[in-house]
Amino acid sequence: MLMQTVQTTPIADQKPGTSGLRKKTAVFRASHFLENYVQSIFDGIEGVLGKTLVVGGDGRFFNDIAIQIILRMAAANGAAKCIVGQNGLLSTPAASHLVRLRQADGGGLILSASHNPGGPDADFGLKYNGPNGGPAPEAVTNKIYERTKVIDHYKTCAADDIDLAIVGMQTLGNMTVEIIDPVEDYAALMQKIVDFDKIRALFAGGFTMCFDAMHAVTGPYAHTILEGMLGAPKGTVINGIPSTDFGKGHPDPNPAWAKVLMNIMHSTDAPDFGAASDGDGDRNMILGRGVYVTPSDSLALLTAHANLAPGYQDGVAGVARSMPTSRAVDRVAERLGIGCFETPTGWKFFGNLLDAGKVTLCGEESAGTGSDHVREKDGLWAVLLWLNILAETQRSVAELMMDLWATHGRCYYARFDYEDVDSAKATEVIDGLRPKLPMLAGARIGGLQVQMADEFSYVDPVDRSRSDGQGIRLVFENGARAVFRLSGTGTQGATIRLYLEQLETDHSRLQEDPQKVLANVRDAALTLSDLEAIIGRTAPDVIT
Ligand code: G16
Repeated sequence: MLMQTVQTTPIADQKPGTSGLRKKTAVFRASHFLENYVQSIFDGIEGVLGKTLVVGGDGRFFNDIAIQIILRMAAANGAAKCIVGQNGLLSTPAASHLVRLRQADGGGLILSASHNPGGPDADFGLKYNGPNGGPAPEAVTNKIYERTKVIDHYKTCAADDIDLAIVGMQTLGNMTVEIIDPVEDYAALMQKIVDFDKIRALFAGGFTMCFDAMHAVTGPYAHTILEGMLGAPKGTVINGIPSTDFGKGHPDPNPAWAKVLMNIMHSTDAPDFGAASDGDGDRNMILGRGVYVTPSDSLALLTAHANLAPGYQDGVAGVARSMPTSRAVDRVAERLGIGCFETPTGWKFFGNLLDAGKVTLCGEESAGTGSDHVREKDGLWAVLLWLNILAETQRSVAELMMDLWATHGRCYYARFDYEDVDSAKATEVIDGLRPKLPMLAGARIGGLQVQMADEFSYVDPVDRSRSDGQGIRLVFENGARAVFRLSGTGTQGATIRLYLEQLETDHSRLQEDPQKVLANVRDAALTLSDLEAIIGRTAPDVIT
């Protein structure tokens, strides 16, 4: 095998965001771009000599080609072994599990731009997960970024492509490539956590479900687990064959992008339960017949009932949520007498809390829910835990939600996204808010009195690392809250997110229209920030 050292020069803007490096596919395909980033990862983690790596992705356009490039570079950099999902497929949670199960000391390379569309004109991404199976912490991503700025060569080798379709061992120079069934180990893990017998009995009793895999990576997982192992009727899984452009769709499981499923669940013959997952299988959406469950409420519900599943029968040690996620789970945690942590947006911030055993469950408003079984959010796991709870309680999604709200109050919630905003204007919005914050406590905006206003900073309780500038919080005295934050995952312009929340404890007002309930806090947030005037818009692009 011919080893090659290729001279290169740094490429601008290779800074990993909230979830690895995410760019237009054409950027990743440009000369040396992927190679520079992969070598920077290897250099940033002190090399891969003698190490084992897990490699796989969500099957989007360029997934297979990028994997061959990565394998050749891993071999040239002296890696001992790469474990690769068959046909290059691995969901993000399955990759996280494999890193842990196989003690892959080199960690994992996951090829995905998550819920962003795929194709030659759409998006691609690459994220590095460490040997604990979780997204690399900032200390590591900073090292990778620093390497991208000075890189002058990368190592690769001339070798034939590995056949990604054949399960078994192959060699690439001195490196072993093990192609594995992407579903098997993950399915075995799920069997340990949730009660498959109970769920099988639920389906056998006529319970109906629609799972929308959105033409993405969870298709094979859902077919095997839901229709195969759990006996759900064929046809329960829709859009279950992964395609390189996700059927030309936007594999983002929320009411705006999973319209097909929303319509099914609001039709007269809707099934009992609906769910969807995203491009790489880490996000989830939960629906009952005519009911949409917000991700924040889903986290609260799962926390309240997790002990019904075998994996959590001894209870939950604690919970964590990202700051913009609604405070519904805080109220459940308080009743259960367990710790509740508020972290910046980004799954990596849960890693230390999970590793230290301080939290068992965690979640984010962006449709991510997970637990200590892996170090990523896990879409299908959330769906299976819901099924376990539905089977044990024999209650509908709507009844479970009403019980939750009646006991803890309801945190009405919405997220407004202003997309593809001129970056300078987006920064102007946030910069304009900052100086106002110290004067706001006690002030009235519209009809609402501000209790507290700040820019969120986080000190990790385990390693004391500090993260500043994590979003602007306005907390009002009537249980309302507004949060402003710039997205870290977009690939075009800037996305401003405005998160709105309103607590309601009056039992007669638990089933109102969320947008009406949130109107006051929305108006207050827009008035204070002057957001829409600054960016020249009159409405958000997406409301979820
Ligand atoms: C990624 C992270 C999530 C985070 C989300 C935020 O999600 O993994 O932990 O909540 O980004 O996105 P934004 O910065 O756009 O608000 P994913 O599913 O894209 O990997």
